[in-house]
This record gives sequence, C-alpha cells and structure tokens, in this order.
Amino acid sequence: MSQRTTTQDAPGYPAEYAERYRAAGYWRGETFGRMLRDRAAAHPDRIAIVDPGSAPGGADRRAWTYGELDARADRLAAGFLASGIAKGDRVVLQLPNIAEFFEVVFALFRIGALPVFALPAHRESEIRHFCAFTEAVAYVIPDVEAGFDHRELASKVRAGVGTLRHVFVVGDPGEHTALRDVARDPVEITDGPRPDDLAFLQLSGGSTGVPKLIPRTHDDYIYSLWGSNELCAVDEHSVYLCALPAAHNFPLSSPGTLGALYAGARVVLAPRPSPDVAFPLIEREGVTLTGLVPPLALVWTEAAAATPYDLSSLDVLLVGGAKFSEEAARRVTPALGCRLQQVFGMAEGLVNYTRLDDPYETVVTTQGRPISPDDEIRVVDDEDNDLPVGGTGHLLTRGPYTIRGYWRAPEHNATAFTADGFYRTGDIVRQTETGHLVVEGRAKDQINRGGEKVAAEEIENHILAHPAVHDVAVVSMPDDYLGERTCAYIVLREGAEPLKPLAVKKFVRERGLAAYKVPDRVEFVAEFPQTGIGKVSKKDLRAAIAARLVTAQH
Ligand code: AMP
Ligand code: DBH
Repeated sequence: MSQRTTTQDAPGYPAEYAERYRAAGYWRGETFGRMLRDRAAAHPDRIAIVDPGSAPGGADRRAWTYGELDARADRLAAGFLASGIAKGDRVVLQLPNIAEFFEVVFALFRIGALPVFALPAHRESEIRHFCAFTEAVAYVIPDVEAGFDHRELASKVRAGVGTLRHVFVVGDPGEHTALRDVARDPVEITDGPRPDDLAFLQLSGGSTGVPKLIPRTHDDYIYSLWGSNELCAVDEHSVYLCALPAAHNFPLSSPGTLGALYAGARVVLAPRPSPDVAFPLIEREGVTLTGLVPPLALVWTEAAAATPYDLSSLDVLLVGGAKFSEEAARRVTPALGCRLQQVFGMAEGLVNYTRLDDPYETVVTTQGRPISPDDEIRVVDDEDNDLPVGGTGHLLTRGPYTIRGYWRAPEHNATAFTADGFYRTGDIVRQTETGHLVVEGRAKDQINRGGEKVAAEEIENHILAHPAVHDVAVVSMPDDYLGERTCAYIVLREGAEPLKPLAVKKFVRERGLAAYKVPDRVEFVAEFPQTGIGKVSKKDLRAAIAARLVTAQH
C-alpha cells in the first residue's frame, strides 16, 4: 500500500513508522465505511444505535440496527455526493446526541469527506472559525437545541464564508435544507478513502488564540478503538451509554460510540448526562459501560444513593478529561456498584487507561498507562532532558495513533512537536515503576473546567477587544465542583469608565463564544505581577485568586 506522505495540510507519519505500525498489526488497513459494512453484513439485525427521543415514556424512541445504519449511511452518502460534496471536502458537524449524528458521520466517512467535530456548546465565533479555516462546504445542525436556534447562526456564518454551500438541518430546516430530504438511492463509491487517508478533523482544547484542528486517519483512530475495547472489555454484548457530547474525543473513542460499533455492540444516546436522564436509561437499556468527566462522576455517585433505578447492569465507569481526585475515585465503586477505570486521553492521540485487573490502589491513584506497547512516553525537564523514573516533568509522546502535527498549522507545529515528532502534551506528569502516569499539573496556558478546556489566549483576545481594557490575563482558580474555573484579571485603560464584572461577561458572551468560555470571575487590578524577565506572572495571579477564595470562605 502506498504511504500517505506529508501533505501541505498536515505532516503524516514518516514511512518507516507507518511500516512499523502496520507490521506490528496496529494498523489493520480498515476504513470506517468498510467497518460498518462488515458489521452490517455479519449481524444486520443487531441493534447499533438507540436514540431514546424526548417524548415522555419513550414514545419516539428509535433503535437502528446495523443493517439500517449501513443502509442509511449509503443513502445519505449518495445524497451528499449529488449535492457536490466530494472526497477531502470538510463538513462542520454540530449535532447533539441523536441518531442522525452517526448517519451523517458514516455517510461522510464513506465518501472520504472530513467531518469537523464541533461541540453543541460552540457559538458563532467558534463555528465561523471552523467553517472559514477549513473552507468547509457544508455545516450540519439541529434546528433548535437547548433553546438555541442553530439555523440563525448558520445563516450568519454562511453569509461570511464563501465556501459554505450547504446547511443541512435535522428537523425544521427554515431557509436551509432538511437533512431528511438529502438521501438518494445508493450509488457505488469507487474512489472512497484509503486506510491511511484522513478520516476527520477533531478539535483541540488548545492553548492558543484559536482552536487547533487535529487530523486523524482511519488506520490510526481505528487502532485506538480496538485497543481501547480490549482494555475496557468491550465486546458484542456491551451497551455503551454516550452521556457526554458525542463529538468529543472521549465519548467518541475511549472506547466510546465508535469503539462500541467496532465491537458490534450497542450504543445508547443520552440527551443529557444528568442522573435524572441517564439512570432511567441505564435501567431500561441495560447499559454496561459509560464515560464521564469528574464533576459528573461526583454527581452520579451522590445521586446513586437515593435513586429508585436499578443500576446493576453498569459494569465499568470510565472517568477522565480532567484530574479525578483520589478521594472522589474511592467513592465510585461503593456508590455505583461498578468498576472504575481512569482514562487520561487527548484528541491528539495518546490515551491511557487504568487496567481492569490493576490493583485497586493503582486505579484510584493513577491516570493509567498507554494503550499501546509502541506508545513512546518521555517525561522531561524544561530543557527536554529525560528525567529518571518517578521524576515530575513535561509529558512528550509519539506513537501509532498520535498525530505528527496539527492541520494547516506549520508554525504552531514547530513548537508543539519536537524535531523527531514527539507531541508536547503540555501536561506535567510523573510515571510510576509500573508505567502508570499520574497527572501532576499543566504547563500549557489552558484552564480545564471539569473536562471542558479553555485556552487562556482565546478568551484574552476577546476581552482585549473591549475599548476600556488595556490588558488582560485569564487564569484558573480552584473550584470544589469543576476542579478549576476561569478568572479574568483586567487592567483598565487610563481614564476609562469603570467596568462591572457582569459587563465583561456579557461582552464575551455577545461576541458569540461557547458559554463555558465566559469567565467565571472578573477581577480588576492596577497592574499585573511580573516575572523576573518582565512577563505577566500567571503563577502569582493564580496564587492571588486562590488566596482570596480561601479568605472568603473563612
Ligand atoms: P485535548 O487536547 O483538548 O483533547 O485535551 C486533552 C487534555 O485533557 C490532556 O492533555 C490533559 O490536559 C487533560 N486530561 C484528559 N484526561 C485527563 C485526566 N484523566 N487527568 C488529568 N487531565 C486530563
Ligand atoms: O480530555 C480529553 O480530550 C480526553 C479524555 C479522555 C480524550 O480525548 C480521551 C479520553 O480520548
């Protein structure tokens, strides 16, 4: 098979590595389109996707078999092709946890068009960037979701992005095209994607002004799926509850909905992750595993004590996306009666799991070890010198499902990767004798709000656009529930009218940002503390806000 070489869009895997990963059996030469076809041929009548709907009593529950999902993907792929969507085109996808998510994704996979996985929370600023930067030809949305009309947003974005020819709407299309009208009689696709072609663009939580796009291939991502399935005991009898937003890398692939489909298992879509929605689904659908971020895991363990629902089918709860405290981790099994698996992953690649047969102490005190024997891990000091085992330092990684560079970001890639292709994760870790990683902190300029990543620079750029603002620094502040929240420190312009914190929050919201990026707290100061060489000392700002929060509690 020929090798997908480095393109102008993104660096690929060097040939010697690609050969090695194939020879080791990690890259199986599969594509997502082929994968679904094979499963549908092997067990057409098995249920693939359960969408519980929103009507009381489950009146609009939908259950699609593998055969049905396969046929739907074929018909929609034919419709997309007829609309002029071609191999390599980008399509921004912003759907909630509904069955159509999978119909669209597999239709695009079949053509070789690349879904760009926006989150339901994203708003005009992010969506415009994704559409413009990727030169997307289509944008797929729900009509109204969580009270927000995505069609209006789509109209605005479409007016400003020349490449965007189509807006497909699940539900009432308004001035756009109804997704249900797109499907056509299936056509044979002869030039679909190859296993080493890109499958989609995933989003990075990032640490820069705009979110970076992560190019993943069929080969590499599919390895992360079956590798995860083996470690999480996912097989055809599993029932995976997708409680987090389906587009996020964690519920998509660790082992997630796509891992479950790879295994021929059943995916159940939760419209919301709260216990009042998820617990009845666990009982009714016989859910065996799911994944949650730490704040939700806490809510579940508290709610389980008083729930009337039978959660006994739940076998494994994966928790990741942000650091899960040891104290909280110890509560999971007693409260929910299931096993805990910690997962420390990133959309750029590397995923670590505690193993189901690890000693309990390891499960509650570490964030796991890599999926693959060929995941290379380095823990280094500030000068990239390797530290002895047990030392705390920067995590660098390279391996069979970790990207070698972001999409169309050569300048950023020059610093985000080492010359020999290791990804600088920005995480500060320690590795135990057993190879398990413990996340000790973060070097990247990012706030991890209970699994939702906020790049400080992105928010700073928006706040700087306010005419009264001279300078701004966004930092994390400790929070019992989310782990961290965001605090924006602002220096006002000389002579500017005083601003209220609420006005700053409103300003950011009105610039069209996802709600989780609006600063939780705003502080005004005369000047910023500085480091030795005169840079803003975010370390001192973090310490200052943490101290104020402690004082406020007493
Ligand atoms: P992203 O690159 O946006 O996919 O976000 C991945 C980042 O989330 C990692 O680099 C970590 O900073 C963080 N993360 C994910 N899982 C965990 C975890 N279990 N513990 C601590 N941090 C985590
Ligand atoms: O936070 C993440 O991005 C993440 C967490 C757990 C992830 O991408 C994953 C597992 O695959």
